[in-house]
Amino acid sequence: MLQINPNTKVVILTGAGISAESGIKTFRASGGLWENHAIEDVATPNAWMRDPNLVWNFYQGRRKQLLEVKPNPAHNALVDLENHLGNNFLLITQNVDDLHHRAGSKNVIHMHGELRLLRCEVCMNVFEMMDEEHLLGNYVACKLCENNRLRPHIVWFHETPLQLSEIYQKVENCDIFVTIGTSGHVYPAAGLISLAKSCGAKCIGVNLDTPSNYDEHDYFYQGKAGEILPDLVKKWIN
Ligand code: BV8
Repeated sequence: MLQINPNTKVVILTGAGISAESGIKTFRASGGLWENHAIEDVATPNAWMRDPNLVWNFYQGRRKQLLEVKPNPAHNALVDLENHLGNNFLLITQNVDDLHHRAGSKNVIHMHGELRLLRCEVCMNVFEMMDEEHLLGNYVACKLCENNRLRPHIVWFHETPLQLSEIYQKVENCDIFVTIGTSGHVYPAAGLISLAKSCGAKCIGVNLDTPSNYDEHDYFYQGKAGEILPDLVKKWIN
């Protein structure tokens, strides 16, 4: 059994599977369709140029779902681990939901953006949204630069993920790299485990199915994150 003391540098990468037990559908489970839309129709810059209302409503629907879900024991277990490790803990998530934040995780990088945030394409300022008026509106104008339409602060396919240089630096210098609830399909997120391994980290996986990058893991726990993580974290920190 791996021991994690407060000086161990741990980096976590989560995917849609960690939010599954909270009731948020994963991407794989919906047969590659997102709420019955093909990726190209709702999660690319072209989709936004071609049909901004379709894209806007797709994200509004997912934002509204945030009001009906809450963090599950897997999210909470990561907060316990962070409390044990302090600054030696970093949580990188591919998820755009706010469940890590609501569970109490602090040191979090949302590498694919966040549903609760909007960005102006002209002045690039980022704005919080989540109140009723925002959720009902179908056009939110930038208050800082002549009413340009704000876009979801989401990294779409063909766009560059956020804070990559910080992510690479932390992954290159961690002792333990843990993937949780991710199928390992989408790059560069799915390539982080190879980077960690090449830099000497021990790699652990927790997933319902075997992910595409299964062979990169030194330890793998198959099953539901909400059932596995609480005990695993308890063993690690005691
Ligand atoms: C980039 C935000 C350049 C959107 C997301 C051809 C053309 C163009 C691009 C490409 C191409 N080929 C490859 C690419 C690159 C592309 C890519 O990887 N495509 C894939 C489809 C092949 N990537 C990009 O375009 C990225 N940008 O490459 O820019 C670049 C590269 C390097 C450096 C600089 C620049 C941008 C990708 C980001 C796209 N945005 N999200 C939104 O949410 O609306 S991606 C989105 O899909 C998620 O964020 C996540 O990353 C991915 C889904 O993956 P998972 O989270 O793993 O979810 P999934 O459903 O797949 O799996 C869930 C797992 O959980 C399953 O394995 C299941 O078994 C498990 N599970 C289920 N329940 C549980 C569970 N596990 C535990 N417990 C449970 N209860």
